[in-house]
Amino acid sequence: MRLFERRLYLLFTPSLCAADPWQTLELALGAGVDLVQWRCKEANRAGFERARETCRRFGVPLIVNDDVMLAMRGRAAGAHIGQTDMPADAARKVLVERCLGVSTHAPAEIAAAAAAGADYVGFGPCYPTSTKGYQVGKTPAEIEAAVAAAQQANLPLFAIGGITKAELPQLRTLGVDRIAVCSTILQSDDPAKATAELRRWL
Ligand code: TZP
Ligand code: MG
Repeated sequence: MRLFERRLYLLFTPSLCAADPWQTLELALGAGVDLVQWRCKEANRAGFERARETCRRFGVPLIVNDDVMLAMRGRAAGAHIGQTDMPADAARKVLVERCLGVSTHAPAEIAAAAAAGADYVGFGPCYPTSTKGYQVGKTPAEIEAAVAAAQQANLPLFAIGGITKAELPQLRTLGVDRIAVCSTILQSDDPAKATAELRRWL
């Protein structure tokens, strides 16, 4: 499942929501989020299942961060792994036909993710973000090189890290057409408006 038609990826962490998480998720889905990641560091099976059912109602795939086995047991659409999680080729075997996403930080990691059978890559942090404690982002040249590497590998690339509507004009000129966000939507006092403002660019 290569997800080429997906453009706006929400990393859903209930504890990061400014308001009620479930209302926030519904508002974001209703306003144009078309891919969701369950990103919850503590075990919360009931929360995961509620997120899965909410996404299902909107016809949006739910991807599990880090936990490939939860993705399988919980019948999620797929799993997302970082460079220090389970190796991508091992995750590919476990997931069979389910979606595999990989976090990348450089063109060589994008090529390696493709070789391991990834369906999409995240690339970042494009801008500094306190959500994951990154103080430095990528240069425009680094972002362009990542976009080129993903095109070469025929993989959708989601730019991530510190993205708000203010970064979209620059990202679009660098060739980015898919983004993943956390705080811009979850911390907004108007998640539907925040989502629509991002979606307008994608
Ligand atoms: N990986 C790279 S940056 C990041 C992750 C999970 C955090 C993205 O969150 P935000 O709030 O959109 O910067
Ligand atoms: Mg991870």
